[in-house]
Amino acid sequence: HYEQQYLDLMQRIWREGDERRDRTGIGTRSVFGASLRFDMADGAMPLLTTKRVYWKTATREMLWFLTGDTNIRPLVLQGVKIWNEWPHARYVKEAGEDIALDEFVQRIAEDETFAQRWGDLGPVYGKQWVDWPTYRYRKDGLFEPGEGINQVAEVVESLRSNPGSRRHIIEGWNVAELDRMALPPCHKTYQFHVAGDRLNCLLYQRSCDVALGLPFNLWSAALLARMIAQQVDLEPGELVWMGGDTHLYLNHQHLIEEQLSREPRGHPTLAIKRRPPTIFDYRIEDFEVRDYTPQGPIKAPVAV
Ligand code: DHF
Ligand code: TMP
Repeated sequence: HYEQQYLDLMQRIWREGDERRDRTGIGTRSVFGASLRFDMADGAMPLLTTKRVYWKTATREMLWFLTGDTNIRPLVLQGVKIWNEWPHARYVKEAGEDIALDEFVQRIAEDETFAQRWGDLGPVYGKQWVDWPTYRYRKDGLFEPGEGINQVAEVVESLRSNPGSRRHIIEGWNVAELDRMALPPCHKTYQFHVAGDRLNCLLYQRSCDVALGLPFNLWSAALLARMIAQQVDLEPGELVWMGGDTHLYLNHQHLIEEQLSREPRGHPTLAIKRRPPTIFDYRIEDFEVRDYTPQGPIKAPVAV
């Protein structure tokens, strides 16, 4: 079963990983350098079955990236909670108001001005993907903003016009802007590769929370590959995932033990019900997951 790779990685990290203190203070066990491969032929998706993965949440996040937005408000308004902790932490720190997370999120939803001021994550994924900033140098030595680069549109175009290229890349790691991001990108580099009539995708993730982040990241990478394949009239190929610091948080022990006691079952597929005119026109209703009968969710706290 395709999922065994994930469970084996989890087990190896938990047994053999280097235990260390990390930025969040929680502590992790970590291995450096790991890879997974999944075949996406016939609609197959790397969606975990040993716990329920909220694929609609991850899909809404991907669609939000593609809009170029970096403010959590549109996610909050759709009930997507996965980015709430970071603006909240910044607000508590910078505004000095010790407000509860729920209350903060409610203000983001109700007060647009407040959301503009406090809901932004900085120039994270969406911004870099569709509007990577450029600068033009003027004769007087000063510079002015140039037009942003839409990497996603350019990759779709290059896959169509020059499929054999080795430069089909979407990059999130904008070195000059890292210090303004709530979190520097984890899933930082996507590369695409055309082999015959199939589109392969490789994701390089510099830092990976295997228990909470990776199930989402695998789904999202496969989803992006599927949307792009549809746009350039290719069949889905392989998804290759490569991790740098690949870790388990020490406070996820209950999740790890429970999940490793379960057996994968079933082979879920994704149907895309419509062919939108461009990569930027997909909606949540376009996606349908079939044959997904996961085992129960396993809750665990996210390290902020
Ligand atoms: N920080 C850390 N430490 N780990 C992450 O995975 C992470 N992911 C981020 C931002 N910062 C992060 C963005 N993605 C969840 C999943 C993905 C995600 C953030 C959070 C999460 O908490 N998932 C839970 C609940 C999902 C839900 O309530 O919708 C899960 O059980 O999958
Ligand atoms: P770091 O910036 O110190 O590496 O912390 C980021 C944490 O978030 C780390 O545990 C990896 C995790 N993460 C994922 O695994 N996937 C994601 O998509 C995101 C945004 C974060």
